[in-house]
Amino acid sequence: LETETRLRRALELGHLEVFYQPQLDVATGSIIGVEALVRWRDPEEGLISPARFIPVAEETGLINRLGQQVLERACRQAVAWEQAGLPALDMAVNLSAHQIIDPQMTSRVRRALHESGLSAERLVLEITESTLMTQAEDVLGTLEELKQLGVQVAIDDFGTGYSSLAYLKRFAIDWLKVDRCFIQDLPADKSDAELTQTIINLAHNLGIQVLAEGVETREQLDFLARLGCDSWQGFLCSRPLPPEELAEHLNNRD
Ligand code: G
Ligand code: G
Ligand code: MN
Ligand code: NA
Repeated sequence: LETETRLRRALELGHLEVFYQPQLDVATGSIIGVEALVRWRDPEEGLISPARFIPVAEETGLINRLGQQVLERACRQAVAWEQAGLPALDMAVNLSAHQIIDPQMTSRVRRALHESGLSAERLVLEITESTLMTQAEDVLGTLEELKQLGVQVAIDDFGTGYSSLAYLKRFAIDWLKVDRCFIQDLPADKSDAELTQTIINLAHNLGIQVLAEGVETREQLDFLARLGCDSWQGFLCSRPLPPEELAEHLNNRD
């Protein structure tokens, strides 16, 4: 079967799973949140990466249903962990361009919060820098509504697109997530180091916090701490984990 048909079935059969990757505070080392990352468990192929099926979901319009499933499940999971006695973590969910320009988006988010009981300020909605820049006028209205709801907004893959400073200020962004490609060669690569420092200074001047993605080594983390980076995620702490393993990981830390 072609991918679209199989993906449609996977959505109906509940074959999509959500994994969670920890996000940590640089200064304290504690886990402050997780990023929800969708996975497709195909009975024959096993786990399929979102890099393969998110583009198909976007082309076929299935992304709105897929995205809503991930959003609702992630909100419920955040509350379930808290009820199980784990710390109250922020929950970051990726939104594609199609979702953010959907006129229903704000009411969908409101419903996910209401049905799960998650408070709005613990939900972080991630949109990529390229979504922000190519759909700016359509995105602006929705972002304003979402900010009214009280959710946080993060710009994902930051540094790979071309945002203007004016936009960052105008959209009342909470977080910039520095793309892994700028982190992977730290601290040796001087231009990546300068760029990362510049992003951090710029963000802080605008009252925005910075998260470094794809941190894999202790050296990278120490360097980011010296640059004043606020938080990080990456294999140095953990790969994205299924919910039971994430809970285990949290329990084993203290
Ligand atoms: O988890 P992994 O590193 O394989 O993710 C690959 C890409 O898929 C990342 O760019 C990530 O942002 C994207 N992705 C993962 N989950 C979701 C999701 O629920 N919605 C959208 N739109 N993108 C996602
Ligand atoms: O684009 P986005 O940031 O949403 O994608 C996150 C992706 O990056 C996920 O597919 C995740 O598996 C991957 N990832 C997370 N941490 C690391 C890391 O430390 N190293 C590498 N190579 N990939 C990572
Ligand atoms: Mn992301
Ligand atoms: Na990213």
